[in-house]
Amino acid sequence: MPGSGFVPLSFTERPVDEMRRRSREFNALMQRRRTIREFSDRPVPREVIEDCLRAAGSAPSGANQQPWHFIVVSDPAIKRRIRQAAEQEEYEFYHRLASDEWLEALAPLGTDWHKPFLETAPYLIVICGQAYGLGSEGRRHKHYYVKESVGIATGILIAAVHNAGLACLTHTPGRMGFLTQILGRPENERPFLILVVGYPAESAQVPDIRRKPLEEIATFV
Ligand code: IYR
Repeated sequence: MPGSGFVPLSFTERPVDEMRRRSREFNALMQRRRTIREFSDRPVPREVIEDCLRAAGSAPSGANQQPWHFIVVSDPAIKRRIRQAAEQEEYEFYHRLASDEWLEALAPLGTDWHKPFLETAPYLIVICGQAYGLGSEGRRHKHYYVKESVGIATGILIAAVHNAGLACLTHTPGRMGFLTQILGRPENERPFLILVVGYPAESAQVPDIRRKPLEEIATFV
């Protein structure tokens, strides 16, 4: 982690026209992102995932503690175990735990307990938050704003994956303790979500849903 000294800021000021163009183009890029649930098994270069993770690691975080860890799963045997455990959780969710209201809200997405993509997609990135830091001799130190920090890093990761030309799915099984166990992670890490990454299947379809317009999501005062 960087030291506590200060160095001059390296900042690139852009002419206003260029700012306008860049913000417009970035929005156009992001509007083309779609969450997908049908993945191809085509391989993806590992360096692409590495660079996307570097970008995610640039996120701001509480007290710059960078309280995240990304476990990149490509091993078919581990993916199979994750799928089996996740489908068990999801079966419970869809058959017993979810309220009618919740199931109704999910209906337009066409989801159910089957999660074949957990085996098909080349990469599962298990994103964990570190509830506290572990120093030498297991000394614990407090972490601040872990959920917020990990959420921001996840957003940057999703944007980076899309920008690279890949597709992804944020998958959140109801209970994710099985990930800690299967991946043998330390006690201070809490699984946050699984980002499924790869190419879409050629036959992939997405729900016909819309994004809220600016007037609905923002208020200028
Ligand atoms: N975790 C379940 C259910 C689910 C919940 C929400 I909220 C979603 O936006 C999508 C799915 C599943 O992955 O199917």
